[in-house]
Amino acid sequence: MVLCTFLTLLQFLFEFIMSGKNERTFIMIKPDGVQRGLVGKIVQRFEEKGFKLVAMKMVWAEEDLLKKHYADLSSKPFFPGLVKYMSSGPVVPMVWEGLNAVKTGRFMLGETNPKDSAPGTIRGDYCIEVGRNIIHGSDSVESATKEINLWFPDKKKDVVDWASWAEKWIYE
Ligand code: D4T
Repeated sequence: MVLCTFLTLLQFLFEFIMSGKNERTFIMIKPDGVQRGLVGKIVQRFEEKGFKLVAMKMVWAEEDLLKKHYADLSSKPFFPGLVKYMSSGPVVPMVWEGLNAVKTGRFMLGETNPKDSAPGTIRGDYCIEVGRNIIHGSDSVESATKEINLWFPDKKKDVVDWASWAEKWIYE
């Protein structure tokens, strides 16, 4: 009970510290997004929105890493197909920073199933089927932290803290 309250408090404190302009989200362009030449367009959307890119790489991910990334979905019938698809080519994992980056990032992506995604969202504009939905985005601050640690384990080297000159024109 005491431990539980302590952990809740810690999580609250952590989310408080990570909220605001420094909130980070993990966004990953999936193999179909890379193969279809959409990397530039997707990066452009996040840049134009005003978010700050703090980490980015191209990697052909091992199945083990993908199984860890999608561990919550391991019991789903589509899990084996998902891992196969995600390991079928290179992906582009990134970390974007800014106010409400997690929630806004999900809005920019659209719904998991592109058929339910509004035009103007990334999935609404660029894809058709749920199993080829071109992009991943963290669904909470907590999962963003986990995913960033998983894909960019050396935080000091892999994630770059830098000050953007545009910040004073983006935030009041
Ligand atoms: P990701 O994690 O890829 O950003 O997707 P979402 O957060 O929007 O949705 P998710 O975790 O429920 O699904 C992960 C991944 O599995 C694929 N998928 C999903 C699939 O192939 N068939 C399905 O029926 C569902 C629900 C698509 C996204």
